[in-house]
Amino acid sequence: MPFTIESARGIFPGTLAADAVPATVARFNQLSAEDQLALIWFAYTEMGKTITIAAPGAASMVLAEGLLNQIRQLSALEQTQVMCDLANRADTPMCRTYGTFSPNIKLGFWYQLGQWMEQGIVAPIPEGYKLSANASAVLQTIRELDAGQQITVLRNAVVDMGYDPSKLAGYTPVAEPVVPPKSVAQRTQVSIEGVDNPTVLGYINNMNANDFDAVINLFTEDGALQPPFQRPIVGKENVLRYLREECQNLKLMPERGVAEPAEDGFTQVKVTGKVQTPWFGAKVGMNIAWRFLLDPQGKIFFVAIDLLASPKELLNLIR
Ligand code: ECH
Ligand code: GLY
Ligand code: GLY
Ligand code: GLY
Repeated sequence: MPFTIESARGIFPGTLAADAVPATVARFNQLSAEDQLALIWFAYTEMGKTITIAAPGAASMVLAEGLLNQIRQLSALEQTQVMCDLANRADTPMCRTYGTFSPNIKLGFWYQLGQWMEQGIVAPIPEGYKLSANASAVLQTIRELDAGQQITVLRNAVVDMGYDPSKLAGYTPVAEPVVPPKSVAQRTQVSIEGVDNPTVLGYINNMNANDFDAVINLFTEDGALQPPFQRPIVGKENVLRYLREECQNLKLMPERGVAEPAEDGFTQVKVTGKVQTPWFGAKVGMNIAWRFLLDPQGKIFFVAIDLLASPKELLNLIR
């Protein structure tokens, strides 16, 4: 039977993803808005003692500026209400605006609010705020995750806030401008122990160069990319939009892999290694697997990116 996206998702079934991340986010989402905000505040300030976060790019801050300035002008009580509305995904004009932001704009928005909370410009988490027992338990779970999993929980919590834009008819997404691809002189070439497949190497090297037009050329028309803990994004046009909006300035550092024939002349390739996000740079190396399924022409029919359960999984290349 020929491959479908659904069946492709099952290649290398022995890959152990960090299921603690969606499990923790689900528990987080059950908490009250007040608990959610305070919990993130505590988690973020504790993490900030060991890993520093990079300030968002100026371009993304310009896009969040309108909403930020509106909030800045509110009374402390109203500011707290807006933050609770965001956590509650309420249907308000501000929550709608937030809902149109790309993940990086949402993160930049909260980064700025966090600074203003520290400086007393925006209402802080009330002094002595006591988390509920459930919220304390979720915070404790987050403390015990590795750094890559911690920042993924934070990111997912922030991305889920605000009004769900899929409920808005024909909204205009707000995302950072696309940076030009790196010049030839600035490009790097990776090598992967056990894998010399040109499509896989081209994918990694072009991602690292922000050359998304070259990346998308490696996909089949109906090809798909599955980000960690998400449904596959299907079709060249959708994948390219995703790459431009969410994949700039990542650093992919594959280490090793296996390639082997699959059914119908397809090839399956699993690669493991680390990925850095521009938000944390070399401070946080996420343990990642790429599971590629290439068609007989060597085009990418499917690639899944998994956040791995533990560093031990970096060595798990069994099929
Ligand atoms: C404060 C209190 C009130 C509430 C809130 C607050 C602020 C919180 C802030 C949080 C900031 C969090 C950040 C998290 C960033 C996480 C980034 C991650 C990136 C992962 C990227 C990966 C990429 C993988 C991919 C690869 C591919 O090959 C294809 C594409 C792709 C404190 C005020 C809320 C400020 C900045 C986890 C894994 C490798 C799939 C993208
Ligand atoms: N076994 C990894 C996955 O299907 O997500
Ligand atoms: N400072 C990280 C970013 O804007 O993506
Ligand atoms: N998931 C892409 C990023 O935020 O870095």
